[in-house]
Amino acid sequence: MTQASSSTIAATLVSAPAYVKHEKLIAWVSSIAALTKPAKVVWCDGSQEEYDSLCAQMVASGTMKKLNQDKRPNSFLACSDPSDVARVEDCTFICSASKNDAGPTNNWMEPAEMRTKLSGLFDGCMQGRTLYVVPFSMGPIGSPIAHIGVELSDSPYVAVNMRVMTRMGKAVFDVLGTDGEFVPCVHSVGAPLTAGQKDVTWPCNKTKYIVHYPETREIWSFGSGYGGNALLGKKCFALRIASNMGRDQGWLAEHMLILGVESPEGKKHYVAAAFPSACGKTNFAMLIPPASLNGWKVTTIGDDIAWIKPGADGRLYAINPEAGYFGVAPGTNTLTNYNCMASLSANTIFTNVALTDDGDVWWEGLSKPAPAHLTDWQGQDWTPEIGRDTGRKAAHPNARFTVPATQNPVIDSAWDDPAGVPISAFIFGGRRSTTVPLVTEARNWVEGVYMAATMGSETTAAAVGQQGIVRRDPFAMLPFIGYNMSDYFQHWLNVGKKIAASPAELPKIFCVNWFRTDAEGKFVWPGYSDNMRVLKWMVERVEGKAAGTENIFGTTPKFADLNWDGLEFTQQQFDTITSIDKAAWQAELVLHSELFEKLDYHLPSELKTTKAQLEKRLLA
Ligand code: SAT
Ligand code: MN
Repeated sequence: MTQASSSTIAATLVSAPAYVKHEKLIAWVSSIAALTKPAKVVWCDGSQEEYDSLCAQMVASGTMKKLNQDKRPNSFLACSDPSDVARVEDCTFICSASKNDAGPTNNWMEPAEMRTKLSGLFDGCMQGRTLYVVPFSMGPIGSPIAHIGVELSDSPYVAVNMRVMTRMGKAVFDVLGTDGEFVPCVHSVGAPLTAGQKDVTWPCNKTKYIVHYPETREIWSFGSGYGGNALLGKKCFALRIASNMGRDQGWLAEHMLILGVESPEGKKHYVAAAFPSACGKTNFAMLIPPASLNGWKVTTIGDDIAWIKPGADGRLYAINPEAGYFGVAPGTNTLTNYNCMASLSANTIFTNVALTDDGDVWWEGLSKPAPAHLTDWQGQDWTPEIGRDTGRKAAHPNARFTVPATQNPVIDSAWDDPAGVPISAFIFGGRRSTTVPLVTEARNWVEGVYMAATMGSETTAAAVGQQGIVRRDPFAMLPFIGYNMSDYFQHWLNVGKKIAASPAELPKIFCVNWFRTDAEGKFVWPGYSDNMRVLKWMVERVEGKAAGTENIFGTTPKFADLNWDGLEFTQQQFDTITSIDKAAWQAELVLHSELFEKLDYHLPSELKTTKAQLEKRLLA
């Protein structure tokens, strides 16, 4: 860490370490320091010593607790303000010059108006705090698929989480040199401190703004210290800004996990899969195939975001732009995700889980029965009786862990390969208790884009707002697309056309739903490990080996087309989760129509044609 003295900040350039040679960057840091008026500026070098000392500082200030060193070495628990627990979609803006460019699915404000508003909010907002300069690479440093950002934040919690989640530190400046491109990201918790004022353990502000300027590729975030609102490399850069870069430069920035799947014969494919937040992407990315599916292996490239660029051979190559996992803790245990639990055994930052009496962590679903006594995520006593009587959860439903990807026992050997991995198939999945069958293969690229575009999902705790309501979540990108959704559909169609015109084969597109329930509202599909059965069918379809039957919506397996070794699952159960109910689909298509009306501006005609064909087949 290198510190610049505070007294001269407002007037002149802040002093940067000698290894920072980028004048524009230093001038930008100086201008933000002049605006936000921090007590000091610290340039993060990304070292272990720096991480350790920031964590120690947060333990001293009460922001984090150090967990029992014998049980969970070098791990911490942070508990947020109860009002700052998830992404705030209502306060998230895409401020493109034209409103049509943000499109009907994004909040928009005229950029000049937003700039005026933000300069008011950011003026002096870091008083009494430290401004951390956090340089980071999204993707392997120097990879042709990677891009660089610099986050200025007044939150040490953000600085340490960014070190886990990105390639953060000094080496980034070597790539930037004197004039390299970077995405400027400004973040403040929005809680200035006056002289002598005692700080709270989780500073934040009732007023929140998460703002993106796509044309100038800037991010400004105010008022929240939580997850995607504050770790700006993640949703703000890697999805909202990067989707704009991808549109302009011919590549894809997607809300997708990437996994490797290897057959017993040693044939390997990489697939990328999009699911909305908190629908099991981390579990799917780390799944352990059932023992009965002898010899199949799954390895992880990434669990949340994929950057995908066409290679010289026409194929699509993907990297995980992140270096860590920011996953949902509740529900994670050794049965649902053994590899994740192994990853979390050390060097992990937990946020909003419960604390056990012996200094370890606990969350709903971790073990049964729950411990007899806990301190819940709000610092209150919690017992199973209190939980039962009050309905209060020990951990917040959107409680998270931040952990280095390298701790994943099944990390793919190519996860850090600057060239990326070739993608054989895309999977799109929503959380639907009804209507949508277990798995469907699109007959062609356009039909696949249609499936992804019209995907619906029940909302989860990952975003503030009502949970469990079905909303259209095209490509699982509804909260993350940084431009007009219809233009994004067109971009996907264009990417497909480009591959079709190359010697490369188009990746196949599948749509899955693990979440269908029975008459009692219970999940029918066991999910987790058993998702391997569906994954196996999909990669065998890619290889032209597995059978499938065409229906109204695409191609689906019959019961006999999936491997059932080691699982008792009846034809009748299979029918429950694969049946296509015509009435339900007619109602579903009304929702597709509503979506298309909303997205009418620039909606690709191919998608309207695909819908008309579906309607015709449904009526036949
Ligand atoms: O956006 S977060 O990173 O806070 C979590 C999510 O929605 O996936
Ligand atoms: Mn996500």
